Amino acid sequence: MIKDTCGGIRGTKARERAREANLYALLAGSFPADASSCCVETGDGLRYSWSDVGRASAMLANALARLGLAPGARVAVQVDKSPEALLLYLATLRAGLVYLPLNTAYQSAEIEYFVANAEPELIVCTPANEAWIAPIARRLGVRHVLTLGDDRSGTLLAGAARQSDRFETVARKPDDLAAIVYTSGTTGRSKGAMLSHGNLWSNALTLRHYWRWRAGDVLLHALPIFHVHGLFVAIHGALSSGSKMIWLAKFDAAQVIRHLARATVFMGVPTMYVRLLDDAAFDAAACANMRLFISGSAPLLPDTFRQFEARTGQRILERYGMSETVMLSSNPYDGNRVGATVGLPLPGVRLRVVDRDGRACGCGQIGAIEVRGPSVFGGYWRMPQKTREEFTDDGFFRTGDMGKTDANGYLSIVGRDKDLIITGGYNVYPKEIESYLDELEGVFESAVIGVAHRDFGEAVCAVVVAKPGCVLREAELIAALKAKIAGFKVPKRVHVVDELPRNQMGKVQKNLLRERFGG
Ligand code: MLC
Ligand code: AMP
Repeated sequence: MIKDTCGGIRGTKARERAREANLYALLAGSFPADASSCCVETGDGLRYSWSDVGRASAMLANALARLGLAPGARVAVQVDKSPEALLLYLATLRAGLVYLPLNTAYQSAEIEYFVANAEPELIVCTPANEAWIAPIARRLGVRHVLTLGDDRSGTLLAGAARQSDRFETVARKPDDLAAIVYTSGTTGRSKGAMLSHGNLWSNALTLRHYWRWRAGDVLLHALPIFHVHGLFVAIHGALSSGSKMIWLAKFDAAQVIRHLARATVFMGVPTMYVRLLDDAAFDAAACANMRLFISGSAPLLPDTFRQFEARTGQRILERYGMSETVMLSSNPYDGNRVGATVGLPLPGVRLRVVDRDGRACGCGQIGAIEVRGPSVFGGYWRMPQKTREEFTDDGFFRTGDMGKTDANGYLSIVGRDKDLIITGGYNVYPKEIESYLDELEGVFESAVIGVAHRDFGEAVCAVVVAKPGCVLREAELIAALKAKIAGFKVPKRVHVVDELPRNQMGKVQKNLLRERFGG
């Protein structure tokens, strides 16, 4: 809670202003006057009005408040996508708690790490996962575990059903923490990016204006809601403009095509666009009502950009961002959208490309991308040293991406300084997978690389060496990893070799492995 040191009217005004800094209150300020109109419609036709969203998020916020969680306490959430999962996110904001979304694919080893690192006071998981998550929670001292199923089952809603549908949104300052989003780390240890109410609201406002969100828009929402793309960029865009969402539990090309006729905005990762183009039913007629297709989270291939325009007559708007910064640059809404670029820095964002000595690169010269702006996060959760390393002395965040700008200021991402694979929009750090592989019986050492993949853009691929006298089989290694870690991180192929190529310094030459196994 905000400490109120002045009394009387001044105190009331100060409280009002502070309350308005709560992201939920700011979003709710844009909800339409007609609260009975539809805010969320599911793929199978369930409708939630804006009034339903206000009342149900109040009931959930009351349920959270009754647990006695102090403002700032972390609420870790690993649940399937449903309207109630969205309501839980909003309720967490309203209650002044910190939302910590977790990929539904994460298995016990991954969950254990996040819970130990973030020390949430509450975990909300699916009823199906409670049997293995509750013991982890108990062991790590988490006070509460509640469940939420995508069919409105579970203890969370049962508890909320008894609560009042009025809740006074807890006052928050712009710098107060709203969410922690874990991103993979080069060392294999994930880092929690701390995002404040102010970070998220400033980005929502910028994008509302830049992408011309307006009342009457309909967002077709098919992204997962545990990453910034689906959770913040998409949801805040719709809520901050009073626009309805068609809410699909997951991406399915045929379903998306069916719903496009009633939508105006769609956001996706490149894999989704590749899959839409693979479907003959995806054509200009299917997109006739659409005003904006947005792509991000991974590079959109020029070929996909071109094919999309040829098929639909519309140009995908590509933008660039990351968990630590939310959105940084975007192709223009009205101006020229240039394929293979991520457009211009968003208003308020200072973006520079620098060489190894920190000097500004000239037009067309490749360098490291550094950024500064109101949406850039405050630091990594409980990693002050890592935070310091990632910021320059003059306050710019080192994105780890390499890029160049053209004569018109358009930015292209040409690679990464960090050893990272982006597969279907999910990030995988080779080091993490190598450490799991090296723990498997019979594995002497391993190297994980990204190889081109038609559907996922890049796919995880592993090269392993057996211990003397041991025989390694690809299928067995894949099965062993699947039992431990999220499916999207599991290598699509594992090649067994006699030895890994190394340079004179003893470093594995991954470029040679990519040449050999990339085709
Ligand atoms: C699923 N699988 C993947 C995968 N997704 N493998 C590699 N890469 C992926 N992205 C595997 C599963 O483990 C499973 O393996 C098989 O594919 C089928 O699983 P599925 O659940 O049916 O997959 P599907 O629904 O087809 O999912 C594909 C997808 C999904 C592209 C729709 O990955 C997705 O929604 N991606 C979006 C990611 C996203 O939102 N990123 C934003 C990050 S924020 P098996 O072997 O068990 O069959 C960010 C910042 C920014 O980056 O700028 O936005
Ligand atoms: P994450 O850590 O999941 O937030 O992923 C952020 C990373 O995704 C960025 O650092 C980029 O490497 C990548 N990324 C996001 N958008 C784009 C894009 N449009 N083109 C290329 N890479 C992108």
